[in-house]
Amino acid sequence: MPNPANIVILTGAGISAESGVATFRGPGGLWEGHRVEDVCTPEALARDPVLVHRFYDARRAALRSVAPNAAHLALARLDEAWPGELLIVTQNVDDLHERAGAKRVLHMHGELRSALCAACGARTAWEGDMLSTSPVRREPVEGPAFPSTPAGEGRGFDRPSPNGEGFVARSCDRCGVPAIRPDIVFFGEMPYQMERIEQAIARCDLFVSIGTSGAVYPAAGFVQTARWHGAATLELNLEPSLGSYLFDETRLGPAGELAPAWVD
Ligand code: BJW
Repeated sequence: MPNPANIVILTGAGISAESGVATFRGPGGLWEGHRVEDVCTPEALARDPVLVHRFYDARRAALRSVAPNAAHLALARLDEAWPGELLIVTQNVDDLHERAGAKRVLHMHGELRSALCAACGARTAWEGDMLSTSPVRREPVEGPAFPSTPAGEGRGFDRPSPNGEGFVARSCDRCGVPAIRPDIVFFGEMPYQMERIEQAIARCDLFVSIGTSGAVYPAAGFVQTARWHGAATLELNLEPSLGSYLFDETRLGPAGELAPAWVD
């Protein structure tokens, strides 16, 4: 392996588990009885925007009471010290990598602390609740619908919202259209910055996956791409993921122990 090697690190919900952020497919992975696959779709947002906004408002609020753990801190140290190319591709929508001090982070599934305008595609920082606490009952707005896009930026949701009795999306500061939604990549939508990710994987010498079940694509396929380009592959996870057999090496245990041991 060249020195310094180029490294891509894929992280998933498991890296934030020891910070108290629930994973999706383990115990406690349900939210009020809903599977993420049922809440996290453009169709769910169109059908029941209040439910989807409550889900993301609750998760955004919960961010305030969690802190980076030893795994986030270890990756931040590596990011700071590593002279070669390094990219932390996180599927997580929390900001724990950044709060640990990591700089080279890419959020492929969006961010809780960001809002997306489904009308004009503007992305803006967002701190509080997105669901208005005192929704104004308004007649459905006439005008263009914003069809859900199967892929691509400018993802949207259909208006008027069916469970939108009383629901009015917040207005976008840029275009003025009431079409603010969580800046989250829903199922069926294209993850962010795929080209940059693919380029980084094609150049990497080492691909490391930490705390992800390998259940969701395209992230689950990155290990195969990395192998195809000749990278060494390492998995750190509590239990074997669905794609464990694809890695050169799998180390099992909590990320808070395995990541510092790997980095230091
Ligand atoms: C620990 C630990 C500890 C616990 N230490 N480890 C059929 C086949 C193939 C693909 C598809 C298909 N049908 C549909 C698709 C595509 C679909 C998909 O993959 N569906 C699957 C359900 C099959 N994917 C999409 O739609 C994506 N877009 C897309 O494909 O666009 C088209 C396209 C793309 C590219 C090229 C060409 C076309 C979009 C996916 C969006 C995912 N969104 C979510 C929610 C948003 C974020 C949020 O709300 O928070 O992202 S779903 C959810 O799953 C979230 C996660 O990022 C993602 C992955 O979950 P993750 O991180 O792996 O968590 P868990 O809970 O599954 O696993 C945790 C792991 O940690 C476990 O293994 C534990 O053991 C471990 N662990 N504690 C270490 N202490």
